[in-house]
Amino acid sequence: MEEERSGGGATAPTATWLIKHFSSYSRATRHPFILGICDGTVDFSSFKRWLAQDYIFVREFVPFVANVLLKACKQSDDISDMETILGGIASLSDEISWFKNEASKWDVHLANVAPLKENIEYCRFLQSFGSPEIDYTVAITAFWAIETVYQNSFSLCIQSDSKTPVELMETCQRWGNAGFEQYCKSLQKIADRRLEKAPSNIVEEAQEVFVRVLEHEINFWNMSSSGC
Ligand code: HMH
Repeated sequence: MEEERSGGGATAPTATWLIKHFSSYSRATRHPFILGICDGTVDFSSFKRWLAQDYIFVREFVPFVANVLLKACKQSDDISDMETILGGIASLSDEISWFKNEASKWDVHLANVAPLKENIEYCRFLQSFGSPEIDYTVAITAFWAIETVYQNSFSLCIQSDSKTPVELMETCQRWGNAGFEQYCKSLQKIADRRLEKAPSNIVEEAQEVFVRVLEHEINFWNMSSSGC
């Protein structure tokens, strides 16, 4: 893996973690659900389950990102952080409309969907960032990790050698496109800038949060793949 270099020449914290936790990161970004989309063997009922559950997740993601924004406004040393995060909130508005439209195409009735256990647990984790005790550095790290897992997962499905079913291409483009990749890189840059200045207890807390995001993402894919 290419190492991201930070200003001082040392390896950036997030790049170090991606190497250290590569096994979990791969399980989150190369999950059988994603590999099934890529090779065209995915079960459409699993896709529909993912779609409905992710709509619930994204609705909970909005207040999470709003909390990250609030922490940035209070704690950030760089005014451009707020603009990047605000851009993220703006795209979530479009994303909610996209989910509603996509669900109607697949005949999924979002109003009748109840969140499954793994989703409830992930949403509870997101809600915990509402606490003022959680530092901005830790919150922006979580935000970067959550977005990056989707970017890295879905970008695989839009590669020219993938056999992604045409019906799923729009979904994969949504998180796999180059613009979303750039946005994830800007979140990573913010996280690394903050982590490089942070005391060791905050860096440690951020690393734990990164690992927990990977676990929640793996559970979310497992939830989407299983059952009926
Ligand atoms: C579960 N993780 C999950 N859903 C999403 N939509 C994202 C990450 C990215 O926004």
